[in-house]
Amino acid sequence: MPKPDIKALKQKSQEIRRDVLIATTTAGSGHPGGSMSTCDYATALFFYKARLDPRNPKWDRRDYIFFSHGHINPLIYALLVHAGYVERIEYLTTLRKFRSKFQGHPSAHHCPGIEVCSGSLGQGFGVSCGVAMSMKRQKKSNRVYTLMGDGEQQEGSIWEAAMCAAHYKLDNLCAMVDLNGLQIDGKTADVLNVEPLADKYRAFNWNVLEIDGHDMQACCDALDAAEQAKGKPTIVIAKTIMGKGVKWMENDEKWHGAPIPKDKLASNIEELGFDKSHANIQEYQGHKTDKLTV
Ligand SMILES: Cc1ncc(C[n+]2csc(CCOP(=O)(O)OP(=O)(O)O)c2C)c(N)n1
Ligand SMILES: [Mg+2]
Repeated sequence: MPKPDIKALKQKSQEIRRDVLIATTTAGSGHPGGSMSTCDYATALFFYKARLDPRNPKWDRRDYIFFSHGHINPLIYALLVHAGYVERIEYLTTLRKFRSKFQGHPSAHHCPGIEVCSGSLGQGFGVSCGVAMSMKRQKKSNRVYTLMGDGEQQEGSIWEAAMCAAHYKLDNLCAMVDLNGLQIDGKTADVLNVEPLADKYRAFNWNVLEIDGHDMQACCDALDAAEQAKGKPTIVIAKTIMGKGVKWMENDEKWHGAPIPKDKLASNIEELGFDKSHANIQEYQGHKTDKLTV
């Protein structure tokens, strides 16, 4: 197995956080909080583990990546930008615009690299289990990855899918939960407690891995370990921090679905390790685009 370049992955993850902030603030709406908590292990998945071909998004030997918590689309699009599926300037200038590829919830009909429309929580996971079952029955080596939120675990359909994946021994499936402890209305523990989540998945006969979702080495190790598991699907429960990377945003559900104000962008981008000139959003807002064509 090749060794991950942890330093390069960490740098990539910060670039992706930077672009999430720029795009959502330019759009004036969107979901930065969960995008930033999910960012590190999603970066490990895209840039270390998954078998993908951005020039051929429908390549039949690709690994499938499903984002069941579709509201973190600023992250999904930024990953697609950095992987080379779509143009960065187009993402930064047209996120959430009418007729853009980059809709407020991801559309498989409009944006390359998106496997299924998602945003209605709980649905993407079921679809991904179906794809994993199909790959297994056809004896194909494609792996299936599903990213989910912790608040999303409150959906009943999650547990039907979890039961099904274990019953059919879908060891080609690796799900990952963003355990940031927060959701749109506050603490997950107060709204509707999903804990003990690891015990629940163990009881459903899953291979359970618990990691610090901001430890890049641990993220890569978990993805490697998931590949080795036989006879069971794997779930990686990643302990994370909503808004991770910008101190004043961290651990505050306010950022579940709101962009940071324009006057904070420059200092926050500096905090992520970039020159504040990246925050010149007038440049993006004034960018003439002929890309609103979908
Ligand atoms: C079926 C369904 N019910 C409700 C919602 C509204 N909703 C959008 S995001 C969200 C909270 C999700 O929490 P979590 O998965 O923890 O995401 P995070 O806030 O951490 O990004 C809710 C309730 C939805 N999108 N779909
Ligand atoms: Mg959450």
